[in-house]
Amino acid sequence: SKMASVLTQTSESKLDKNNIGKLNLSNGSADVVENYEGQYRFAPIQEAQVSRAMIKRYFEAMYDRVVSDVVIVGAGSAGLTCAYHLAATRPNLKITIIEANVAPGGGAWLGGQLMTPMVIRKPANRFLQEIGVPYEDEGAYVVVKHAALFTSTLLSRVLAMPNVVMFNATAVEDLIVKEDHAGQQRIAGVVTNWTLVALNHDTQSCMDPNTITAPVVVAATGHDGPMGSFAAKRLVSAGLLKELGNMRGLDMNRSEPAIVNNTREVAPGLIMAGMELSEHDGRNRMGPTFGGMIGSGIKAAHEAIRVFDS
Ligand code: AHZ
Repeated sequence: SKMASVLTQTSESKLDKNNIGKLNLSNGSADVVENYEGQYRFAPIQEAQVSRAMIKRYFEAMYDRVVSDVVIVGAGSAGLTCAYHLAATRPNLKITIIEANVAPGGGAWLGGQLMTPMVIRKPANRFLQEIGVPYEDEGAYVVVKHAALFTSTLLSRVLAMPNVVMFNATAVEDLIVKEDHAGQQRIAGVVTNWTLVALNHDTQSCMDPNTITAPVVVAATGHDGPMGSFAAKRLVSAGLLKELGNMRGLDMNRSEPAIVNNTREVAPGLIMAGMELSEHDGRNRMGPTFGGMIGSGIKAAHEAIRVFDS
């Protein structure tokens, strides 16, 4: 048939050069049949189109976001909340999220100790109302039935924002540090590599990274871990911070307000949010309550706007 002959060819002539997402088939959508009784027929496609659909968009986004307005490092609960609030408040900012893991979300897929319900202290429940996450009201706190409901909703709201681009499976492995005319060190972007490359620096010869410049970087990489607390640790090794404060023991009532109220520009051009701040400042951890991460993310968005506008 005509369709079969087209499908076996992968010549450039059959691909629409101006719009790689479209196939040059006159009978294209006419052949689509949605019938689950054995007649389901997909619109035809060529393998080359699939590759080009991804490559074109990925590298165009990368090309564009080399110059970003705000880079958010880490897509855990703090980083994602920051991204949402920032993107919603300032739709003209180019916000780029870099997440080392394949799966964004950080520690917020579970409530605590492999258990699924997620506890959020008031008044951070207002953010749940804003993004449309239902919860049970327990008075001083609320409970979302599954942490993944919070994280997947937040993630979908963030990724639907036209001004947000997220590169996951990509690690920030250094900061760009510039000296301004007064001789002050200023964070001016991030140094990135695909995480699988970054994890192989010890086994392969030099694999140089890439850069993303931005006047504002928000670090939200969590407490110490294989890659966590990246910016706080790098500030120390780069001589921009004397020493790490190190995360202190658990105290929910001390920890959450301390993290939110101290979310700030810790070095010129670098805002720190979430549990990374506990390592930087030496603050208590809160364990499995997430209101502090939400509050810190929103505060970081306010700080990002202040620094960007200054
Ligand atoms: O993969 C990390 C995670 O998704 C990512 N990340 C870490 N290093 C990175 C790097 N480049 C890019 N170098 C990197 N991404 O950052 C994300 C951090 O998410 P998280 O959930 O670990 O941190 P958070 O501060 O958003 O939330 C903390 C949640 C915690 S921990 C805790 C306790 O231990 O007491 N309590 C709460 C509520």
